[in-house]
Amino acid sequence: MSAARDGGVPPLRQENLHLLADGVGRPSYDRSRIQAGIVHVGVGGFHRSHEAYYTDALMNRSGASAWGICGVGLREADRRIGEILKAQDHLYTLIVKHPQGRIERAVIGSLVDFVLGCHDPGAAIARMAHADTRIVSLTITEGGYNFDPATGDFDFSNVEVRHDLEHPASPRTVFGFLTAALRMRRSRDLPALTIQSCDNIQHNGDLTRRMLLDFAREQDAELARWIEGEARFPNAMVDRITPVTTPEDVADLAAEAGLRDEWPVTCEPFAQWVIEDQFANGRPAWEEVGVHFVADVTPYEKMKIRLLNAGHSVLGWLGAIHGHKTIDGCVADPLFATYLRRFLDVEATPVLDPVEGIDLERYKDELVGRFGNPNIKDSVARICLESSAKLPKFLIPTITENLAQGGSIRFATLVIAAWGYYCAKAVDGQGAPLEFVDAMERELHQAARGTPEDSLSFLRLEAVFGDLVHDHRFATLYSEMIQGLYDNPDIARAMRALLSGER
Ligand code: CS2
Repeated sequence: MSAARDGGVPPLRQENLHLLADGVGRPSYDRSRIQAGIVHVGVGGFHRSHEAYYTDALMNRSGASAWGICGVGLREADRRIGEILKAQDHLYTLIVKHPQGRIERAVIGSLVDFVLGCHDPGAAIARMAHADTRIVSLTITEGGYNFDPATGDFDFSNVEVRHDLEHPASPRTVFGFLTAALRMRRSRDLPALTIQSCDNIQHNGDLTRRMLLDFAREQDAELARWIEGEARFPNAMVDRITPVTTPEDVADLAAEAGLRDEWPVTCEPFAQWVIEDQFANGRPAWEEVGVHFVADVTPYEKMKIRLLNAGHSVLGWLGAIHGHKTIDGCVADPLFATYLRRFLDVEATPVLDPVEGIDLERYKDELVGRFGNPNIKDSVARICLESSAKLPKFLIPTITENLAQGGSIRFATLVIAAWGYYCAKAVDGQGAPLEFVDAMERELHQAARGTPEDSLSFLRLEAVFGDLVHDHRFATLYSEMIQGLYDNPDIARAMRALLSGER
Protein backbone atom coordinates (compact mmCIF):
# COMPACT_ATOMS: atom_id res chain seq x y z
CA MET A 1 0.00 0.00 0.00
CA SER A 2 1.18 3.54 -0.71
CA ALA A 3 2.60 5.70 2.00
CA ALA A 4 -0.24 7.29 3.90
CA ARG A 5 -0.48 11.07 3.68
CA ASP A 6 -2.47 13.58 5.51
CA GLY A 7 -3.89 12.02 8.63
CA GLY A 8 -3.25 8.49 7.42
CA VAL A 9 -5.59 8.65 4.42
CA PRO A 10 -3.86 6.95 1.47
CA PRO A 11 -3.83 8.72 -1.88
CA LEU A 12 -6.22 7.99 -4.71
CA ARG A 13 -4.51 5.86 -7.31
CA GLN A 14 -5.19 2.65 -9.20
CA GLU A 15 -3.46 0.30 -6.78
CA ASN A 16 -5.42 1.74 -3.84
CA LEU A 17 -8.91 1.50 -5.32
CA HIS A 18 -9.68 -1.57 -3.23
CA LEU A 19 -9.40 0.67 -0.15
CA LEU A 20 -12.30 2.87 -1.23
CA ALA A 21 -15.20 3.00 1.20
CA ASP A 22 -18.30 1.00 0.32
CA GLY A 23 -20.76 2.95 -1.73
CA VAL A 24 -18.12 4.94 -3.62
CA GLY A 25 -18.37 4.11 -7.33
CA ARG A 26 -15.27 3.01 -9.22
CA PRO A 27 -14.37 1.82 -12.71
CA SER A 28 -15.65 -1.70 -13.31
CA TYR A 29 -13.62 -1.95 -16.53
CA ASP A 30 -9.97 -2.79 -17.11
CA ARG A 31 -8.28 0.59 -17.45
CA SER A 32 -5.05 -0.92 -18.74
CA ARG A 33 -6.82 -1.84 -21.99
CA ILE A 34 -8.08 1.65 -22.76
CA GLN A 35 -6.75 3.58 -25.74
CA ALA A 36 -7.09 7.33 -25.98
CA GLY A 37 -9.55 7.91 -28.84
CA ILE A 38 -10.33 11.39 -27.51
CA VAL A 39 -7.96 14.24 -26.79
CA HIS A 40 -9.57 16.91 -24.65
CA VAL A 41 -8.23 20.47 -24.41
CA GLY A 42 -9.14 22.21 -21.12
CA VAL A 43 -9.44 19.68 -18.29
CA GLY A 44 -11.31 21.88 -15.84
CA GLY A 45 -14.14 20.93 -13.52
CA PHE A 46 -16.71 21.04 -16.29
CA HIS A 47 -14.98 18.53 -18.55
CA ARG A 48 -14.58 16.20 -15.60
CA SER A 49 -18.24 16.45 -14.51
CA HIS A 50 -19.55 16.11 -18.06
CA GLU A 51 -17.75 14.49 -21.01
CA ALA A 52 -15.37 12.43 -18.87
CA TYR A 53 -18.32 11.42 -16.65
CA TYR A 54 -20.46 10.29 -19.64
CA THR A 55 -17.51 8.42 -21.14
CA ASP A 56 -16.77 6.65 -17.84
CA ALA A 57 -20.46 5.68 -17.56
CA LEU A 58 -20.26 4.19 -21.05
CA MET A 59 -17.11 2.26 -20.17
CA ASN A 60 -18.81 0.87 -17.08
CA ARG A 61 -21.75 -0.17 -19.20
CA SER A 62 -20.19 -1.61 -22.31
CA GLY A 63 -16.42 -1.31 -22.31
CA ALA A 64 -15.85 1.35 -25.02
CA SER A 65 -12.13 0.84 -24.62
CA ALA A 66 -11.29 2.79 -27.79
CA TRP A 67 -12.57 6.01 -26.25
CA GLY A 68 -10.30 6.87 -23.36
CA ILE A 69 -9.43 10.54 -22.94
CA CYS A 70 -6.01 12.17 -23.01
CA GLY A 71 -6.23 15.60 -21.39
CA VAL A 72 -4.28 18.51 -22.82
CA GLY A 73 -3.56 21.79 -21.06
CA LEU A 74 -2.38 24.75 -23.12
CA ARG A 75 -1.70 27.19 -20.30
CA GLU A 76 0.80 27.26 -17.48
CA ALA A 77 -2.22 27.35 -15.14
CA ASP A 78 -3.02 23.79 -16.26
CA ARG A 79 0.23 22.42 -14.85
CA ARG A 80 -1.26 21.72 -11.43
CA ILE A 81 -4.17 19.60 -12.65
CA GLY A 82 -1.72 17.68 -14.87
CA GLU A 83 0.57 16.93 -11.94
CA ILE A 84 -2.28 15.88 -9.69
CA LEU A 85 -3.80 13.62 -12.33
CA LYS A 86 -0.44 12.04 -13.06
CA ALA A 87 0.13 11.27 -9.36
CA GLN A 88 -3.38 9.75 -9.21
CA ASP A 89 -3.04 7.57 -12.35
CA HIS A 90 -5.45 10.09 -13.94
CA LEU A 91 -8.22 9.07 -11.56
CA TYR A 92 -10.41 11.63 -9.80
CA THR A 93 -13.63 11.61 -7.83
CA LEU A 94 -16.93 13.08 -8.94
CA ILE A 95 -19.08 14.24 -6.01
CA VAL A 96 -22.73 14.68 -6.96
CA LYS A 97 -24.68 16.77 -4.45
CA HIS A 98 -28.44 16.33 -4.40
CA PRO A 99 -30.70 19.10 -3.12
CA GLN A 100 -32.00 17.05 -0.18
CA GLY A 101 -28.49 16.31 1.05
CA ARG A 102 -27.70 12.93 -0.50
CA ILE A 103 -24.15 12.78 -1.86
CA GLU A 104 -22.99 10.30 -4.50
CA ARG A 105 -19.28 9.75 -4.93
CA ALA A 106 -17.63 7.90 -7.79
CA VAL A 107 -14.07 7.54 -8.97
CA ILE A 108 -13.95 8.24 -12.70
CA GLY A 109 -11.50 6.30 -14.87
CA SER A 110 -12.00 7.59 -18.42
CA LEU A 111 -9.05 9.99 -18.36
CA VAL A 112 -5.93 7.98 -19.10
CA ASP A 113 -3.21 10.53 -19.82
CA PHE A 114 -2.39 14.23 -19.71
CA VAL A 115 -0.02 16.40 -21.73
CA LEU A 116 0.94 19.98 -20.89
CA GLY A 117 1.03 21.53 -24.34
CA CYS A 118 2.66 24.81 -23.30
CA HIS A 119 5.55 22.84 -21.86
CA ASP A 120 5.86 20.28 -24.66
CA PRO A 121 3.93 21.40 -27.76
CA GLY A 122 5.32 18.54 -29.83
CA ALA A 123 3.86 15.95 -27.45
CA ALA A 124 0.40 17.54 -27.57
CA ILE A 125 0.48 17.75 -31.37
CA ALA A 126 1.63 14.12 -31.55
CA ARG A 127 -1.30 13.06 -29.35
CA MET A 128 -3.82 14.82 -31.55
CA ALA A 129 -2.14 13.36 -34.64
CA HIS A 130 -1.97 9.82 -33.21
CA ALA A 131 -3.75 7.10 -35.20
CA ASP A 132 -5.88 6.20 -32.13
CA THR A 133 -7.21 9.76 -31.80
CA ARG A 134 -10.53 10.37 -33.51
CA ILE A 135 -12.05 13.25 -31.58
CA VAL A 136 -10.46 16.39 -30.17
CA SER A 137 -12.91 18.01 -27.79
CA LEU A 138 -12.62 21.48 -26.33
CA THR A 139 -13.61 23.44 -23.25
CA ILE A 140 -11.59 26.56 -23.90
CA THR A 141 -14.18 29.01 -22.46
CA GLU A 142 -16.48 31.36 -24.33
CA GLY A 143 -13.58 33.79 -24.70
CA GLY A 144 -11.22 31.23 -26.24
CA TYR A 145 -12.46 31.28 -29.83
CA ASN A 146 -10.50 34.36 -30.89
CA PHE A 147 -13.07 36.04 -33.05
CA ASP A 148 -13.43 39.73 -33.61
CA PRO A 149 -16.78 40.54 -31.97
CA ALA A 150 -17.46 43.36 -34.43
CA THR A 151 -17.00 41.32 -37.63
CA GLY A 152 -17.16 37.71 -36.43
CA ASP A 153 -13.87 37.03 -38.28
CA PHE A 154 -10.79 35.41 -36.81
CA ASP A 155 -8.72 37.98 -34.94
CA PHE A 156 -5.28 37.94 -36.53
CA SER A 157 -4.09 40.85 -34.40
CA ASN A 158 -3.77 38.54 -31.38
CA VAL A 159 -0.04 38.25 -30.54
CA GLU A 160 -0.32 34.56 -29.74
CA VAL A 161 -1.85 33.96 -33.15
CA ARG A 162 0.99 35.90 -34.79
CA HIS A 163 3.38 33.68 -32.87
CA ASP A 164 1.62 30.54 -34.09
CA LEU A 165 1.74 31.65 -37.71
CA GLU A 166 5.47 32.20 -37.42
CA HIS A 167 6.20 29.03 -35.39
CA PRO A 168 3.86 26.31 -36.65
CA ALA A 169 5.74 23.54 -34.81
CA SER A 170 5.53 25.17 -31.37
CA PRO A 171 2.10 26.77 -31.22
CA ARG A 172 0.41 28.42 -28.25
CA THR A 173 -3.22 28.68 -29.32
CA VAL A 174 -5.64 25.86 -29.81
CA PHE A 175 -5.89 26.78 -33.49
CA GLY A 176 -2.14 26.40 -33.91
CA PHE A 177 -2.22 22.99 -32.22
CA LEU A 178 -5.17 21.72 -34.24
CA THR A 179 -3.71 22.91 -37.54
CA ALA A 180 -0.32 21.33 -36.80
CA ALA A 181 -1.98 18.04 -35.83
CA LEU A 182 -4.23 17.99 -38.87
CA ARG A 183 -1.26 18.73 -41.14
CA MET A 184 0.55 15.77 -39.62
CA ARG A 185 -2.47 13.49 -40.00
CA ARG A 186 -2.85 14.44 -43.61
CA SER A 187 0.82 13.82 -44.38
CA ARG A 188 0.52 10.38 -42.76
CA ASP A 189 -2.65 9.56 -44.65
CA LEU A 190 -4.67 9.36 -41.46
CA PRO A 191 -8.30 10.40 -41.41
CA ALA A 192 -9.08 13.92 -40.18
CA LEU A 193 -10.72 14.54 -36.80
CA THR A 194 -13.98 15.49 -35.24
CA ILE A 195 -13.49 18.71 -33.32
CA GLN A 196 -16.13 18.79 -30.61
CA SER A 197 -16.68 22.12 -28.85
CA CYS A 198 -18.13 21.93 -25.33
CA ASP A 199 -18.42 25.67 -24.65
CA ASN A 200 -21.59 27.70 -24.12
CA ILE A 201 -21.77 29.39 -27.48
CA GLN A 202 -24.62 29.01 -29.92
CA HIS A 203 -23.45 27.00 -32.93
CA ASN A 204 -20.21 26.26 -31.11
CA GLY A 205 -19.20 23.73 -33.79
CA ASP A 206 -19.83 26.15 -36.67
CA LEU A 207 -17.81 28.81 -34.87
CA THR A 208 -14.91 26.44 -34.21
CA ARG A 209 -14.94 25.41 -37.86
CA ARG A 210 -14.93 28.96 -39.13
CA MET A 211 -12.13 30.06 -36.79
CA LEU A 212 -9.96 27.04 -37.51
CA LEU A 213 -10.38 27.35 -41.27
CA ASP A 214 -9.55 31.09 -41.16
CA PHE A 215 -6.38 30.33 -39.25
CA ALA A 216 -5.36 27.29 -41.30
CA ARG A 217 -5.97 29.11 -44.59
CA GLU A 218 -3.48 31.77 -43.55
CA GLN A 219 -0.83 29.04 -43.13
CA ASP A 220 -1.68 26.67 -45.94
CA ALA A 221 -4.70 27.06 -48.20
CA GLU A 222 -4.56 23.50 -49.43
CA LEU A 223 -4.49 22.07 -45.93
CA ALA A 224 -7.46 24.30 -45.07
CA ARG A 225 -9.40 22.83 -47.99
CA TRP A 226 -8.64 19.32 -46.76
CA ILE A 227 -9.81 20.20 -43.24
CA GLU A 228 -12.96 21.76 -44.67
CA GLY A 229 -13.80 18.60 -46.60
CA GLU A 230 -12.72 15.97 -44.08
CA ALA A 231 -13.05 17.25 -40.50
CA ARG A 232 -16.39 17.52 -38.68
CA PHE A 233 -17.48 20.09 -36.10
CA PRO A 234 -20.76 19.01 -34.48
CA ASN A 235 -22.71 21.74 -32.70
CA ALA A 236 -23.60 20.77 -29.15
CA MET A 237 -25.42 21.94 -26.07
CA VAL A 238 -23.66 21.04 -22.83
CA ASP A 239 -25.06 21.37 -19.33
CA ARG A 240 -24.11 20.55 -15.76
CA ILE A 241 -23.60 23.10 -13.00
CA THR A 242 -20.09 22.56 -11.67
CA PRO A 243 -18.95 24.90 -8.91
CA VAL A 244 -15.32 25.50 -8.01
CA THR A 245 -13.92 22.73 -5.75
CA THR A 246 -13.25 23.99 -2.22
CA PRO A 247 -10.71 22.80 0.40
CA GLU A 248 -13.72 21.50 2.42
CA ASP A 249 -14.76 19.30 -0.52
CA VAL A 250 -11.25 17.79 -0.55
CA ALA A 251 -11.21 17.22 3.21
CA ASP A 252 -14.78 15.82 3.40
CA LEU A 253 -14.10 13.43 0.57
CA ALA A 254 -10.92 12.09 2.20
CA ALA A 255 -12.90 11.44 5.39
CA GLU A 256 -15.80 9.75 3.59
CA ALA A 257 -14.16 7.87 0.72
CA GLY A 258 -11.09 6.50 2.42
CA LEU A 259 -8.72 7.80 -0.26
CA ARG A 260 -7.37 11.31 -0.61
CA ASP A 261 -8.10 12.98 -3.94
CA GLU A 262 -6.21 16.25 -4.33
CA TRP A 263 -8.69 17.69 -6.84
CA PRO A 264 -12.14 16.11 -6.93
CA VAL A 265 -15.04 17.73 -8.78
CA THR A 266 -18.45 18.55 -7.31
CA CYS A 267 -21.59 19.00 -9.38
CA GLU A 268 -25.37 18.86 -9.41
CA PRO A 269 -27.30 15.66 -10.28
CA PHE A 270 -28.65 17.12 -13.55
CA ALA A 271 -26.60 16.54 -16.71
CA GLN A 272 -27.49 17.11 -20.35
CA TRP A 273 -25.59 16.84 -23.62
CA VAL A 274 -27.28 17.28 -26.98
CA ILE A 275 -25.04 16.80 -30.01
CA GLU A 276 -25.49 16.93 -33.76
CA ASP A 277 -24.61 13.50 -35.05
CA GLN A 278 -21.81 14.43 -37.43
CA PHE A 279 -18.53 12.69 -36.73
CA ALA A 280 -15.59 12.30 -39.10
CA ASN A 281 -14.31 9.02 -37.86
CA GLY A 282 -16.68 7.27 -35.45
CA ARG A 283 -17.80 8.21 -31.95
CA PRO A 284 -18.55 6.58 -28.62
CA ALA A 285 -22.09 5.21 -28.25
CA TRP A 286 -22.79 7.98 -25.73
CA GLU A 287 -26.53 7.64 -26.43
CA GLU A 288 -26.39 4.48 -24.27
CA VAL A 289 -25.73 6.70 -21.26
CA GLY A 290 -28.21 9.48 -21.90
CA VAL A 291 -26.57 11.73 -24.48
CA HIS A 292 -29.07 12.99 -27.01
CA PHE A 293 -28.08 12.94 -30.71
CA VAL A 294 -30.13 15.22 -32.93
CA ALA A 295 -30.04 16.58 -36.47
CA ASP A 296 -30.17 20.22 -35.38
CA VAL A 297 -29.16 21.41 -31.94
CA THR A 298 -30.09 25.08 -32.49
CA PRO A 299 -33.27 25.26 -30.37
CA TYR A 300 -31.67 23.37 -27.46
CA GLU A 301 -28.54 25.47 -27.30
CA LYS A 302 -30.47 28.70 -27.56
CA MET A 303 -32.84 27.64 -24.78
CA LYS A 304 -30.00 26.65 -22.48
CA ILE A 305 -27.81 29.68 -23.08
CA ARG A 306 -30.65 32.23 -22.94
CA LEU A 307 -32.29 30.73 -19.84
CA LEU A 308 -29.66 28.99 -17.74
CA ASN A 309 -26.49 30.89 -18.56
CA ALA A 310 -28.27 34.25 -18.80
CA GLY A 311 -30.22 33.48 -15.62
CA HIS A 312 -26.91 32.83 -13.89
CA SER A 313 -25.55 36.18 -15.06
CA VAL A 314 -28.70 37.99 -13.91
CA LEU A 315 -28.32 36.55 -10.42
CA GLY A 316 -24.54 36.87 -10.54
CA TRP A 317 -24.33 40.60 -11.28
CA LEU A 318 -27.30 41.73 -9.23
CA GLY A 319 -26.19 39.39 -6.44
CA ALA A 320 -22.60 40.66 -6.53
CA ILE A 321 -23.67 44.27 -6.14
CA HIS A 322 -26.15 43.31 -3.41
CA GLY A 323 -23.59 41.27 -1.48
CA HIS A 324 -24.92 37.73 -2.06
CA LYS A 325 -22.06 35.24 -2.25
CA THR A 326 -23.68 32.21 -3.85
CA ILE A 327 -26.33 31.47 -6.47
CA ASP A 328 -28.43 29.40 -4.06
CA GLY A 329 -28.20 32.35 -1.64
CA CYS A 330 -29.66 34.59 -4.38
CA VAL A 331 -32.51 32.16 -5.09
CA ALA A 332 -33.34 31.89 -1.39
CA ASP A 333 -33.94 35.66 -1.41
CA PRO A 334 -37.54 36.11 -2.63
CA LEU A 335 -36.73 39.40 -4.33
CA PHE A 336 -34.02 37.75 -6.44
CA ALA A 337 -36.12 34.64 -7.13
CA THR A 338 -39.03 36.77 -8.34
CA TYR A 339 -36.78 38.97 -10.41
CA LEU A 340 -35.12 35.95 -12.06
CA ARG A 341 -38.45 34.41 -12.97
CA ARG A 342 -39.75 37.67 -14.41
CA PHE A 343 -36.63 38.02 -16.54
CA LEU A 344 -37.00 34.43 -17.78
CA ASP A 345 -40.74 34.78 -18.50
CA VAL A 346 -41.03 38.31 -19.78
CA GLU A 347 -37.75 38.80 -21.64
CA ALA A 348 -35.92 35.52 -22.36
CA THR A 349 -38.86 33.25 -23.26
CA PRO A 350 -40.63 35.46 -25.83
CA VAL A 351 -37.53 35.42 -28.07
CA LEU A 352 -36.91 31.65 -27.85
CA ASP A 353 -37.88 29.18 -30.54
CA PRO A 354 -40.13 26.25 -29.59
CA VAL A 355 -38.12 23.19 -28.59
CA GLU A 356 -39.70 19.93 -29.66
CA GLY A 357 -40.46 17.68 -26.71
CA ILE A 358 -39.59 20.33 -24.12
CA ASP A 359 -42.10 22.17 -22.01
CA LEU A 360 -40.42 25.51 -21.41
CA GLU A 361 -42.43 26.24 -18.27
CA ARG A 362 -41.23 22.99 -16.73
CA TYR A 363 -37.69 23.66 -17.89
CA LYS A 364 -37.75 27.02 -16.08
CA ASP A 365 -39.27 25.54 -12.92
CA GLU A 366 -36.57 22.91 -12.89
CA LEU A 367 -33.92 25.54 -13.58
CA VAL A 368 -34.91 27.62 -10.58
CA GLY A 369 -34.78 24.42 -8.50
CA ARG A 370 -31.29 23.67 -9.80
CA PHE A 371 -30.07 27.17 -9.00
CA GLY A 372 -31.58 26.81 -5.54
CA ASN A 373 -29.85 23.50 -4.69
CA PRO A 374 -28.48 24.47 -1.25
CA ASN A 375 -25.66 21.95 -1.47
CA ILE A 376 -24.25 23.44 -4.66
CA LYS A 377 -22.62 26.52 -3.28
CA ASP A 378 -21.89 27.94 -6.72
CA SER A 379 -20.18 31.25 -6.14
CA VAL A 380 -21.40 34.49 -7.62
CA ALA A 381 -17.71 35.22 -8.31
CA ARG A 382 -17.48 32.19 -10.67
CA ILE A 383 -20.51 33.38 -12.59
CA CYS A 384 -19.19 36.95 -12.91
CA LEU A 385 -15.75 36.05 -14.18
CA GLU A 386 -15.03 36.62 -17.86
CA SER A 387 -18.36 38.37 -18.36
CA SER A 388 -17.04 40.28 -21.37
CA ALA A 389 -17.03 36.95 -23.22
CA LYS A 390 -20.23 35.65 -21.63
CA LEU A 391 -22.77 38.47 -21.74
CA PRO A 392 -22.52 39.04 -25.51
CA LYS A 393 -23.52 35.40 -25.89
CA PHE A 394 -25.89 34.91 -22.96
CA LEU A 395 -27.76 38.16 -22.39
CA ILE A 396 -27.20 40.86 -25.02
CA PRO A 397 -28.91 38.90 -27.86
CA THR A 398 -32.09 38.74 -25.75
CA ILE A 399 -31.98 42.52 -25.44
CA THR A 400 -31.39 43.10 -29.16
CA GLU A 401 -34.12 40.65 -30.19
CA ASN A 402 -36.59 42.26 -27.80
CA LEU A 403 -35.65 45.68 -29.13
CA ALA A 404 -36.39 44.46 -32.64
CA GLN A 405 -39.84 43.23 -31.69
CA GLY A 406 -40.77 45.87 -29.14
CA GLY A 407 -40.48 43.48 -26.18
CA SER A 408 -39.50 44.22 -22.59
CA ILE A 409 -35.80 44.93 -21.93
CA ARG A 410 -35.81 46.42 -18.44
CA PHE A 411 -34.87 43.36 -16.37
CA ALA A 412 -31.84 42.62 -18.55
CA THR A 413 -30.84 46.27 -18.86
CA LEU A 414 -30.51 46.64 -15.09
CA VAL A 415 -28.00 43.76 -15.18
CA ILE A 416 -25.91 45.63 -17.75
CA ALA A 417 -26.12 48.74 -15.58
CA ALA A 418 -25.03 46.75 -12.50
CA TRP A 419 -22.10 45.41 -14.49
CA GLY A 420 -21.19 48.91 -15.70
CA TYR A 421 -21.37 50.23 -12.14
CA TYR A 422 -19.16 47.45 -10.90
CA CYS A 423 -16.62 47.85 -13.71
CA ALA A 424 -16.14 51.49 -12.78
CA LYS A 425 -16.10 51.04 -9.03
CA ALA A 426 -15.14 47.41 -8.35
CA VAL A 427 -17.11 47.59 -5.09
CA ASP A 428 -20.54 46.31 -4.13
CA GLY A 429 -23.48 48.45 -3.02
CA GLN A 430 -22.04 48.62 0.51
CA GLY A 431 -18.61 49.68 -0.74
CA ALA A 432 -16.96 46.27 -0.14
CA PRO A 433 -14.33 45.40 -2.77
CA LEU A 434 -15.26 42.83 -5.41
CA GLU A 435 -12.92 40.49 -7.22
CA PHE A 436 -12.47 41.21 -10.93
CA VAL A 437 -11.41 38.46 -13.31
CA ASP A 438 -11.83 39.29 -16.98
CA ALA A 439 -9.49 39.19 -19.96
CA MET A 440 -10.86 42.64 -20.89
CA GLU A 441 -10.51 44.07 -17.40
CA ARG A 442 -8.56 47.15 -18.54
CA GLU A 443 -10.92 48.01 -21.41
CA LEU A 444 -14.00 47.48 -19.23
CA HIS A 445 -12.65 49.68 -16.50
CA GLN A 446 -11.59 52.38 -18.92
CA ALA A 447 -14.97 52.44 -20.65
CA ALA A 448 -16.95 52.36 -17.41
CA ARG A 449 -15.11 55.06 -15.54
CA GLY A 450 -16.32 57.74 -17.96
CA THR A 451 -19.64 57.43 -16.10
CA PRO A 452 -21.44 59.41 -14.74
CA GLU A 453 -20.19 62.44 -16.76
CA ASP A 454 -21.03 60.51 -19.90
CA SER A 455 -23.71 58.06 -18.83
CA LEU A 456 -23.28 55.97 -22.01
CA SER A 457 -19.53 55.68 -21.68
CA PHE A 458 -19.58 51.96 -20.79
CA LEU A 459 -21.83 51.10 -23.75
CA ARG A 460 -19.33 52.64 -26.15
CA LEU A 461 -17.15 49.55 -25.72
CA GLU A 462 -17.93 48.19 -29.17
CA ALA A 463 -16.07 44.92 -28.66
CA VAL A 464 -18.74 43.98 -26.11
CA PHE A 465 -21.85 45.93 -27.07
CA GLY A 466 -21.49 46.27 -30.84
CA ASP A 467 -23.64 49.22 -31.90
CA LEU A 468 -26.19 48.88 -29.10
CA VAL A 469 -25.32 52.36 -27.83
CA HIS A 470 -27.06 53.75 -30.92
CA ASP A 471 -30.38 52.18 -30.00
CA HIS A 472 -32.27 55.08 -28.52
CA ARG A 473 -34.67 53.03 -26.41
CA PHE A 474 -31.94 50.93 -24.84
CA ALA A 475 -29.51 53.81 -24.37
CA THR A 476 -32.14 55.96 -22.63
CA LEU A 477 -33.14 53.19 -20.25
CA TYR A 478 -29.53 52.23 -19.49
CA SER A 479 -28.62 55.83 -18.90
CA GLU A 480 -31.47 56.28 -16.38
CA MET A 481 -30.52 53.07 -14.61
CA ILE A 482 -26.80 53.75 -14.33
CA GLN A 483 -27.48 57.30 -13.11
CA GLY A 484 -29.89 55.78 -10.59
CA LEU A 485 -27.18 53.44 -9.30
CA TYR A 486 -24.68 56.27 -8.97
CA ASP A 487 -27.25 58.21 -6.96
CA ASN A 488 -28.14 55.22 -4.84
CA PRO A 489 -26.31 51.91 -5.32
CA ASP A 490 -28.99 49.94 -3.47
CA ILE A 491 -29.67 47.40 -6.20
CA ALA A 492 -32.55 45.80 -4.26
CA ARG A 493 -34.40 49.09 -4.39
CA ALA A 494 -33.87 49.30 -8.17
CA MET A 495 -35.05 45.69 -8.58
CA ARG A 496 -38.17 46.31 -6.51
CA ALA A 497 -38.96 49.39 -8.56
CA LEU A 498 -38.80 47.37 -11.79
CA LEU A 499 -40.93 44.58 -10.39
CA SER A 500 -43.59 46.94 -9.19
CA GLY A 501 -43.68 48.47 -12.66
CA GLU A 502 -42.59 51.93 -11.57
CA ARG A 503 -40.38 52.01 -14.63
C1 CS2 B 1 -22.28 29.51 -15.95
C2 CS2 B 1 -21.94 28.16 -16.56
O1 CS2 B 1 -20.08 30.25 -16.37
C3 CS2 B 1 -21.25 30.58 -16.21
O2 CS2 B 1 -21.59 31.74 -16.21
O3 CS2 B 1 -23.53 29.92 -16.38
O4 CS2 B 1 -20.67 27.73 -16.17
C4 CS2 B 1 -22.99 27.11 -16.17
O5 CS2 B 1 -22.91 26.77 -14.82
C5 CS2 B 1 -22.85 25.87 -17.02
O6 CS2 B 1 -22.95 26.23 -18.37
C6 CS2 B 1 -23.92 24.84 -16.64
O7 CS2 B 1 -24.09 23.95 -17.65
